[in-house]
This record gives sequence, structure tokens and C-alpha cells, in this order.
Amino acid sequence: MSSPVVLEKRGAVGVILVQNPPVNALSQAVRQGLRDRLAEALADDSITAVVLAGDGRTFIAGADIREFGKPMTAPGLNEVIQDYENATKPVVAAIHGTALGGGLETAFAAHYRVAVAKGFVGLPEVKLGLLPGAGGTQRLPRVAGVETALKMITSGDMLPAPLAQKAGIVDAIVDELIPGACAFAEKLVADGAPLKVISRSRGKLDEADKGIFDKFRADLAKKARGVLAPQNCIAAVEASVTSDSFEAGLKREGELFMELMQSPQRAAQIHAFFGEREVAKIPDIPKGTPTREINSCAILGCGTMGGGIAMNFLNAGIPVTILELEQAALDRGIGIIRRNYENSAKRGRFTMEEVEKRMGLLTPTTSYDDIGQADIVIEAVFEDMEIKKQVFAKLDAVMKPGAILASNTSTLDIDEIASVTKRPEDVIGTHFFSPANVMKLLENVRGAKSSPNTIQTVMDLGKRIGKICVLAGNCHGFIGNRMLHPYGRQASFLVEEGAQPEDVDRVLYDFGLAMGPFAMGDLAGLDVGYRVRQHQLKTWPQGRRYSSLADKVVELGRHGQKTGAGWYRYEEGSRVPLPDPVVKELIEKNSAEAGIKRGEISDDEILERCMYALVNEGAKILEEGIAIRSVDIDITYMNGYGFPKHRGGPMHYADYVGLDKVLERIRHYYEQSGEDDWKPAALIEKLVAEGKSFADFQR
Ligand code: T1G
Repeated sequence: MSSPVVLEKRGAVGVILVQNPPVNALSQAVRQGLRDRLAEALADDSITAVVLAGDGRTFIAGADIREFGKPMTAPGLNEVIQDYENATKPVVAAIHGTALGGGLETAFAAHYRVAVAKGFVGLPEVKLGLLPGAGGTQRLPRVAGVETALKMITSGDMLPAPLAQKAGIVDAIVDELIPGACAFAEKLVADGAPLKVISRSRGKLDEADKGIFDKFRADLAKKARGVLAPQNCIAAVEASVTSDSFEAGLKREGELFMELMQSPQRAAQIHAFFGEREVAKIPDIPKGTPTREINSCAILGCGTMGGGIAMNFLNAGIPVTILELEQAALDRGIGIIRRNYENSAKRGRFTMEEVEKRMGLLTPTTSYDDIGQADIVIEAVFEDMEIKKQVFAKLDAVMKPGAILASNTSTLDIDEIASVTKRPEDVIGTHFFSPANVMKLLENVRGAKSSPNTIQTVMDLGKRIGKICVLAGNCHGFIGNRMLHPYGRQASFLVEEGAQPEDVDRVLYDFGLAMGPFAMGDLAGLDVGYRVRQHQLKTWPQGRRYSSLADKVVELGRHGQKTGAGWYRYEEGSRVPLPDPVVKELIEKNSAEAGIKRGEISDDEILERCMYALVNEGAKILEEGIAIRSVDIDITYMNGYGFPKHRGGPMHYADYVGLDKVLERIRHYYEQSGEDDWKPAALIEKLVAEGKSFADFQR
């Protein structure tokens, strides 16, 4: 089998080229090839210098993540790197695309690094629950200083080549990758330039920096609560300047790396990494399905959602016509969009010129006449079926043929909405999450008649505007909100039975969620859920337990942060949730009226009843085909509902606990309560009977 690494000669320069598409990952064959080609280049007297580059779209983008969790294979990356550091001829790494992780670590083994201006470098291992495990935590501080190293390694963020040059990571920017790198290498030879070996220079830590490690530790203990990788990253960088030698520091890095490699958090975060790519693959929509060009967008509604959705398109350079029937509401919405951009500019995210450029793509209107030529229209009006049907009937009349008609509904029936149009094949749900310009998840909902073209066009469009798209089937609440209902019910039942809202929120916050259900409700607005429940109550199954506690809170006028009080009270100007005696009294009274005896509830029970309610509903969603794979549910929850990435999503978490244990607890709560939320999903029983996990599930 031919090696994925070749050696080409350009004059007296040997170009070692990695050819392992799509991202030149450092598979075993690549590592072996790098060693072999270097040995050949060093043995060839006609070669006076070496250039190391990636073929195709990028330099090496890291270790081959698919190898993780499997037995290590020789040669290890550190061995390969050592060969390059010890080379007796100048080695120049030529960077384009994204030199990431092990790729940048390999580039650090070269004596010099050049890059095209559009190239990027980074050490994103922390996003995978790891740390740079081939010397990155030891070499980067020696090249760019401790603070830059800590920032890059704990954030995992990429640096554009010009900034990498400023940081000392890249020695020169070249116009043309290979010719530029070869010319740079030839000059090294001509000048008799020294062979710079990073590992033989000390870390650039001066006395002032000593406290920096504790500062990073404290910051990340808050920002990344319970997450191991960032803490180990800091310890590894610290070792680069406190160890007696480079080798000692490298050894410490290896120990800290292996700790992470063996952690369930690494498995969870890599599950999330591949999952974010897996969800783009729709089994019944073949690759190459024709799609429509989207060069303009119309949005109905300029409220919180409409304005946030518009920003996504403006950020991607797609012109938006935004319709609000009332001029005052329209002006208010436009003002909020402008203010959001100006705040970003004040924070240095982009220039005021960029603000004007994006605002220049936005056309406000109060007339349907102005939106008919848009390639897609997204309705973000009041969450009421009758209103949505009126709007879609109007859209059907005004939108040009071939336009996509999308609804931002968060729970309502897409088929019913499509039924009022003559073009149900062009109708689809595009459920954005608030704040729509921030949240990564876009839950697209296929109607029974949505065409493959419509679906693929919207999936591609979602990626283009920077979203992670999950395709859901059509049911009440689709994937995310349908699971949220039993989760929310258990939270309310727990409070009726003895817990306090702050107990439930604390347990889930400590588990890693961004916030618990009560704080989340206060943030989102309790009146939203109230309206959905009043609608649901019309068809509430006889005998099914219902908690009216949340309704009573809303009926006191307590809608959450926006009214200064909800489940919690909020002091003037503060968003800190404070337990409120008024709510405590309401809870006691509600339990008494409902004849529910209150008692002690353990943290374990709180976590199980909230988590497994999610998992059980998720399993039903999976078996009904509303979600294509279990990972689609995980990606939905991690990117739309603040589920911690280091836990991998509710279904991955259930696999980690063990489906047999989860089933045993679901059966326990079912026997205890008789509630159909706890009726074990047939899929869980089937998987457990077969000794399988959700990850094994194939349709
Ligand atoms: N290993 C294996 N497969 C990878 C991969 C990797 N490192 N990176 C990407 N892929 C696959 C991906 O799953 C997808 O597959 C295809 O390539 C295109 O990716 C020792 C231990 C490079 C910025 O974390 O950030 O080095 O879906 O859709 O949008 O210290 O991929 O087509 O089957 O994302 O153009 C560190 C991870 C590894 C980089 C390109 N490196 N990759 O983005 O394409 S750990 C990373 C990315 C490490 C060392 C440590 C992005 C990208 P499929 P894509 P893209």
C-alpha cells in the first residue's frame, strides 16, 4: 500500500508532502511516512533542506481522532517529532489551512515555520477533552510565552497566521505556499542559518508570571465547572517552566494527557465532535441532492426571535427584508439589532464599518409586497396555530414560486401549517433557539411533504449561517421541547413532593447544566410555557398527573426575570435568582391542596428523575423516528439546552451510566408513580435485552 507521505524534490529542497485527505490527520501510516521520508531526505546528498507541507486543503489538522480509545500504534508522534528536531538539515514547516493539534506540534518540530496569510494555527485538544499530547504544552510557552500559551491551549481557539507571526509561532508569511517555503529554506542554507530547536530553550516565564497559573485555574473552575481538560492543560503548561528539563516537562505532559485520555469526559467530547458532523447526514436524502440557491431572506416578525434570526443571515452576508406590520414595533426591533452590533463593536469583535455593512443588508418593511422575491421566508410570529396558518396562507399568495416557506415554531404541527399552502413541499420548520444570534442549534423540522430539495437546502443554509443543524420529524415539540416537557414535569413534581426550586436547580447546575429548569424558566419567561400548557390542557389525558404549581406562579403575575419575579425574586437590576418566601408559601399551599405529603428528597433522586425523564422520552423519540440517531438527540441538547459537552448529551450519558441501570430506575419510578412519563420506552427494554446501548442503535 503506498504511503500517504511522499517526498518530492524542488531543486535542492526535499518537499515532504502529507496526502491523507480530508484533513491530513496523523494516522499511523502518516506518522510512519513522515519518519521514512525524512530519513530519505537526510540521506540524499542532493537535498540541502526540507520543507514539510500538507497536500490538499490544509496542513496536518491533528492526530487521527478516530484512533483514540484504541491501542496506541508505533511510531508515537513524539518519536516522529524528535526525528525532525534532530534533523541535520534545515526543516521548514509550510502551513496553510488549519495546522491544529498534533499538526502544529509537528510544525514545532521543524526549525522554522512559514505560512500563507489565510492559514490558521491552534491547539484545540481541550475541545476534545484532551490536551496537546505531543509537546505542544512544552514548546508553545517557549515560543510564544506562557500567557499566550495558556490562552491558546485552554480555549482551543485558532490564531490566524499574521497573529501567529506576531506571537513568534510563525517565522514568515509567504505568498505562495511551496515556492515561498522552498525559497525560505534555500535562504537558510545560503545564510548558514542556525537550526532552531524549540525544546532546547527554556520557558519564557519571568517572576511576574508566577501567579498566572492560579488565575487561569480560578477562572476556568468557574467558566468550565467540573471539566477536567482545562485544568490539566494549565498544569501541563506550568510544568513547561517548573520542570528541571524539557524531558521532565514532556513526561509530566504525558501523564496529564493519559489522565484525560482515560476520562469519560474525553469520550463524551469526542462523541460531540463527531456527532456535530454526523447529524448533517440524512440517510434518505442522498449526497448530491439538488438544492436551491439562497441569496436573500425575508423574516416575519421583528421581535426577540425575528431580530436574532435576521442577525444570523446578516452575519453571513445574506440580505434580509424584515416585516413587522406595526411601524413602532419594527423600529424597536431594528434598534435592538443595531444596538447588538454596536455592543459587539465596542467589545472589539468587529469595526463600526462592519456594523454599517451588516445593517446595510437589512431592509425593514411593514408590507408583504416587499418580501415576495426572497429565496426563503422565515416566519417568527406569535406561537399560535391560527395566527401561523393565516400567515402561511398569505405567504403562499405573495412569495415567488420556488421560495422556501419556513416556520420558527418551537412545538406546533408543521403539516398543519403546510396544509394551508398550495406548496407543502416547500414548507419546513426552522426552529431557532433564543438568543437566536448566539445559540448554535438549528432544529429543522421536516413535514410529511417537505421535499428532499427543501430539506437539503435548509440543512446547507443552516451550516452557512454558522449553525449546527439537526433534522427532526414532526411531532409536538419535535426533539428538544418534547423532551423538555417530562423533564419540566418531574421538576415540578419534585417541588410538590418536598424539594425546593433551588434544590433542583443546584443539583442540575452541579451536574453541569448551564442552569436548572426553574432558573431557566425565569430567564425564558414563565408565561411562554403557561400558554403552551393551557393549550395542552384542552386534550390532557384523563387521570394523567398535572402540576398546576407553575400556572399558579404565573397567575400571580410572576413571569420571571422580565417581571422581577418568577420562581425566584430578583433585586433591582440584578439577574441573581433569590429564593422567595412567597413562592415557598405557594408551594406548601399547593401541595396541601393537591393532597401531596411533602418529604425529604435526595439529590440522587432529583438527578435521576430529571435526567431519566429526558432519556426515556428521548428513547421514544428515537423509536418513532422523530430523531434519526441517538446522537441527534445529544447534539440537540448540548447545543440548544445547555447540556454539558463533557457529559456528551442525555443519551450518551445514559450509555455511560449503563442502560440496564437506567432501565431499572425508570421501572422503579414507574412502579412508584404509575405516570406514563415513566412507562419504560420499548426501545430501552429492547436494547437492554440485547445487551446494547443507544450508540449501537441502527434503524
Ligand atoms: N481526525 C479524524 N477525522 C477528522 C479530524 C481528525 N483530527 N478532523 C476532521 N476530521 C474529519 C471530520 O470528522 C469529517 O469527517 C472530515 O474530517 C471533515 O471535517 C496529539 C491528541 C480541521 C477545522 O481537534 O477542527 O492532535 O464527516 O467537516 O468544517 O496533541 O475538522 O467527512 O466523515 O470538520 O472543513 C486535534 C479537529 C486532534 C481538529 C476542518 N485536532 N478538526 O473543518 O471539515 S487531537 C482537532 C477540525 C490531537 C495531539 C492531539 C475540523 C477542521 P466526515 P469537517 P471542516
